[in-house]
Amino acid sequence: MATISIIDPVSRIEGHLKVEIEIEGGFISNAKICGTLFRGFEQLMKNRAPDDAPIITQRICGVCPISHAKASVAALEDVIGWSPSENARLLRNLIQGANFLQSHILHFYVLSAVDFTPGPQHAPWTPSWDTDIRAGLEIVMEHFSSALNARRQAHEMGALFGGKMPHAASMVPGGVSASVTAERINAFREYLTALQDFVKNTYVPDVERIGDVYKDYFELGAGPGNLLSFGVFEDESNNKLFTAGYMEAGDAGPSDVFTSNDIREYVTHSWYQDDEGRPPAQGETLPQHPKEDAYSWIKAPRLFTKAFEAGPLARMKVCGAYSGGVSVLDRHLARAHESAIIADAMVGWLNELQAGSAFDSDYSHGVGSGEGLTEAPRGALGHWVSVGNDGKIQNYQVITPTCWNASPLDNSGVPGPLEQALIGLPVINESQPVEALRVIHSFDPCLACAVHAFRPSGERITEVYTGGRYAR
Ligand code: NFE
Repeated sequence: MATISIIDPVSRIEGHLKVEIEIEGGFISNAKICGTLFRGFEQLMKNRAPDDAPIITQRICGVCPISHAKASVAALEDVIGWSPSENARLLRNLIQGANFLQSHILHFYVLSAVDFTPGPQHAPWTPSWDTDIRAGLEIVMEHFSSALNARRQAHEMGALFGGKMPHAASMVPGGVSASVTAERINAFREYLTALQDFVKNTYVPDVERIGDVYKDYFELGAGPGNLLSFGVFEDESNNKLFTAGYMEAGDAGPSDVFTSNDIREYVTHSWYQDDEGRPPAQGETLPQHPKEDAYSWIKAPRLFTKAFEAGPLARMKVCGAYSGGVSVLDRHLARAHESAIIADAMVGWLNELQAGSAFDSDYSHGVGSGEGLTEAPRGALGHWVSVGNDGKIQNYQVITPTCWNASPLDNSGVPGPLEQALIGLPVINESQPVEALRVIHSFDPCLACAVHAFRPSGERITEVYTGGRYAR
């Protein structure tokens, strides 16, 4: 007989996530991922001035706001076919790079490492689960406070040109409104040097240490094996450090032949109206709760009707910088190695940056549609906008990485990548399914991003499990 285990809320993630797993004979036989909060930023955007878009959409999330700003300004600039100046391109890369670094360091040390090592034996790390915690990794938690310091440095570094962090004030359509001075470039360089050192000499070795002790996790939590990247960090020819492309499980190499028209968002099992899969530019976000067979506020985006994993591993595999497989530990390792690549590339962008302005006052908004595709720390991120003749936003759609990863069943009944990664997973102790947490955390889910407005009445919209079995 199957035991049903509900982890609600899943802790050490951003946002509100409930995971329901069925365990049969020591293995997970079914998994349902539920985004438990309706937000609806898309409706907030309607009838607003285009300039509001990067400011408001950054509030989707405090962990990856820079990528929302980047996608938003790119979508608005795309309406008129605008390309940013060299200095604006470099500054956007540098601010976004700083954001990736803080996010990855946060994810590993604060959100994930205690899945594998005993945390300090006091609050907030206790009480904790003790199933399958292996010895020999104490050094990883010894780096916890230096990791917090490194993350702070990454935020301070980004704020030098972002104006403030986490929600940068300077990422605007037409460029970056920061003034670039030699003093700021030097201060940025000092932070970057310290972060390069932390990433290469502490973060990467710590992930490798976990890989040595938990080798079996290179075989667990694969999911569909389909990987998608929208590409990010443009050079002067608009080539990207992490290229855009996708790979299906078993493909020898990536393909870059896709457009956002090949994407459909299904809501068959999500609490939204509309039963046909729409491409994002024509997407709608009309809540319907309750709804039969629905169990999540996350929609189910699919590329070529298939479920795709997004994230650092997808980016690194699609651009050929990572040759390992698809698993829990491959996700952590790819994220760490990617951090080193980004930090090194940032040195180059900083060297090219010129003191002066990065904003072009010739920029003005157009009328029509645009899309902004980039990568957030957690993977492929798209914003789609249409601006009407009255100069206001008519429609706005966002698909975040966690929508790809934590999506529910689609219209064909195919589970989302994280659901697929959980199904088949062995579980030693049903009352402490730590294996499931390790798989979930390896995707670094962010539910705030995935469910993009809050329900102002504060009324309860889902049943919350109150049986006392919370994940630590
Ligand atoms: Ni809220 Fe985000 C990233 C975006 S995840 S953290 O990275 O977009 O869906």
